[in-house]
Amino acid sequence: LGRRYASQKPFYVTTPIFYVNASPHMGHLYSMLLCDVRIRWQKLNAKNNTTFFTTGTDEHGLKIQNAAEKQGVDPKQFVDSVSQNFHVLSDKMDIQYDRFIRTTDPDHMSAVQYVWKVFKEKGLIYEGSHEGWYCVSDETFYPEAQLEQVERDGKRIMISRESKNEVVYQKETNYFFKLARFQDQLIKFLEENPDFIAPKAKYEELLRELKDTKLSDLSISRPSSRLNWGIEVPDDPSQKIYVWLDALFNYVVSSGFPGKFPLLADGTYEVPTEVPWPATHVIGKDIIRFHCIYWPIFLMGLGLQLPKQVVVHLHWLCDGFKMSKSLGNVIDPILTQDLYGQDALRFFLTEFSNIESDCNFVEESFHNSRDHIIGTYANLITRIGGAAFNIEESVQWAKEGKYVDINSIIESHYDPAKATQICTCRSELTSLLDNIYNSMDERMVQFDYKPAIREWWGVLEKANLFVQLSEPWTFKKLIASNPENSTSYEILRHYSIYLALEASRIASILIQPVIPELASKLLDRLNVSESKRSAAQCHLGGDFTYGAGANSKTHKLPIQRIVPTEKLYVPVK
Ligand code: ME8
Repeated sequence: LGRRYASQKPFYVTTPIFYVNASPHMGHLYSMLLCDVRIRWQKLNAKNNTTFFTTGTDEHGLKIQNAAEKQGVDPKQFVDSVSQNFHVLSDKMDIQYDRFIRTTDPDHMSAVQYVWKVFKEKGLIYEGSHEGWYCVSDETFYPEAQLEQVERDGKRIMISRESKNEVVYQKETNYFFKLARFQDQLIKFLEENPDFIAPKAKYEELLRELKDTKLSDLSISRPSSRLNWGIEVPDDPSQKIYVWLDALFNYVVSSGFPGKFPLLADGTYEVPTEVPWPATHVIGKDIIRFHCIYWPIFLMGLGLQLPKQVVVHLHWLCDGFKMSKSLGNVIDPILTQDLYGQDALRFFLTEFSNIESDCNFVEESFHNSRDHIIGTYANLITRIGGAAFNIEESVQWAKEGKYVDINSIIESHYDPAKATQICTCRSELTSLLDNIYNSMDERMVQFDYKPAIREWWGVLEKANLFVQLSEPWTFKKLIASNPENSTSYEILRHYSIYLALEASRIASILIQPVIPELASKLLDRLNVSESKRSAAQCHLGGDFTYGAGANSKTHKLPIQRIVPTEKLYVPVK
């Protein structure tokens, strides 16, 4: 019985919640997209369990307080307006999240205060004083060894070696969390769960660091005199809760913590099967420490199950440079979408996504990727969907078994060399079509989209080659001049279209998670019914019901070539 229930656990994926001190950039979209594609891939297979997907905004902290002050507006008014930009981006890009959580949401704020009280009761919080180098941009203290002195705008300042952001020396009284006492428990957990962090290199790096360096306790509050814009420490209005403690808990608040997690007699929390937890967290490389050290330790302290996995992606560069406002090479995802549409941008970021190394946004590659979709994918469908052919009949003939002797028909009509070429291409294509779902699935479930898309292109390239070799457009004339062979010519003609149709149908189903808008238009074009667009139909002959009336539809491509007139960014000299 336990097993049966366990299989109903929702598959839960999260993006980081984004700081609202500035507008959304390509990196934010990338995190959202990695999750959206993964969730849609999961949904493609009806056998899979239910899914849950969250994103949102991280709205407290000094960084936000300073940004609001700079604009001379009230922080709440400021965060309301910037958070809205993230909604705009996710709507325009068709990101299908289940909850958009904001750290200013009332359920989030009260859950964070609840967590504080539990930590306090469990003796995990103590008062202390703290001095050290604080980085407002990164909302974290850095040890001296990780800093360097540089000259900026004529002033000598200290910066973090890693993020290059300025740090300032601070001395204050605040509360600490007993992080250090969990170090061995965390190491043990990581050793027992080698897949907890992906990719492997990041896992090994973190484990090595944990074994080599002693953890210090973590300062988890800031004086209200300095940080006003934050959640108040229960029973001590002179302090505000540290923004990372606040933010990380969004992941369980979205699942309904604490209300939906029964508290057990031993002080731990039960996670009912239907509750979406544990999650797979998708994060950028700069926030590993928070998600792979602080977060699991907070959960251990609380007595709540740890996350399932943390998937770390690397960063997008622009023409090989880090995107930065001062270099002027930041690409605005909203503007890019407005100019070229969601499909082109979604496809490009997924096709060139590489979670193991930094990805590079080059404007020319973006345009080439868009042209490739039009020329190789969309074009195949409009070509075989033309008035000269009859999709419905080609599909029906497959259902009636008219293609069973296709190899001998091919051999009797072409010269031996050509016949071998066509038969080989045919057998390669049919085997690709039967295996493509499984081989893409292996990669997709690991967020490894690039090789999956390469395999997907393999199907389309083979289908285009098959059409080119078998030349279905030549048969009409042949039939007129050779009436004695008309039946086998008809079969060949229909078969050639049928195989290309099957490739287009299966490829379109499989690419829905990446380019939902274009894929659904092309499936509509083939008249594939809404209920037959899932993994179950992803094999040759997986659907015999499509095609009716498809040839009479418009031949205009649902995606148009666009000659770029505007540059998306200023190239760095
Ligand atoms: O870190 N390419 O928020 P954030 C790819 N609020 N990803 C990038 C990127 C780039 N060029 N630049 C940034 C925060 N990112 C916290 C998270 S979660 C409890 C709190 C990624 O708005 C970055 O790595 O600064 C991070 O994963 C995400 O964008 C949000 O960054």
